[in-house]
Amino acid sequence: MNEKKLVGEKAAEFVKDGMIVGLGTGSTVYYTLEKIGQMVKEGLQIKGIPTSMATEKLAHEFGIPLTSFKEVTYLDVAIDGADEVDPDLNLIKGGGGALLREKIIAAAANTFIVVADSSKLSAKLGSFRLPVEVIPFGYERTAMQISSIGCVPEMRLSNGNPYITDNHNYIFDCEIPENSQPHKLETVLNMIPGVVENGLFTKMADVIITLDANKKTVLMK
Ligand code: DER
Repeated sequence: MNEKKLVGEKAAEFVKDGMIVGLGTGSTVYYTLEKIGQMVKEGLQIKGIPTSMATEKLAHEFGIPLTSFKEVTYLDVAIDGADEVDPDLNLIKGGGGALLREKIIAAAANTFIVVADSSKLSAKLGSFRLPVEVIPFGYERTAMQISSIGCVPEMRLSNGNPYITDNHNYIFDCEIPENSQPHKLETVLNMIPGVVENGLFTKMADVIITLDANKKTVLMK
């Protein structure tokens, strides 16, 4: 069985009857959603809030009932992937373009579970370029401001045009300074006018589900 499927399905064990569940985005949490769909078919009573339109579509395909912040103000658990994980459980997320809604949902969850195969584990964040979501208005100047704090932004493109998020914004993928302190950089980036959110998720993850050298699922807490 592939690593993503092993860790993705393991996360579904944390989903219990009556829960409100944050449904993440990406190719690893895909397997969590698939497993939850099977559990719903077997009688599990849950409702999910999706972190992207892509996940909303998958939830419908898998038969997972959905709700929204119009009906609930908190979630019992959120399960999502990550692009990079450091030993302090800080994350870089946003490779799938869903970081804004993912962070809103992760922050609203009592427990935030991350599913990440072993290729995502890093001694220090920065191997994966940091996604930063910005509003289109004035993006040229916003890029200059991001550069002024030592990051190197590059506009994410789709078919030669700026990639557009579910929230109708742009994304810059940024090289971050070697000596970055994740929590400080997360805060400083979000103070820049025009920046909506960035993919540093510091001090948020409660559990990382990954694999050990023997391909056995392990929990990093
Ligand atoms: O955008 C994100 O943060 C997604 O969770 C995604 O990048 C996770 O990566 P995966 O597709 O390898 O699970």
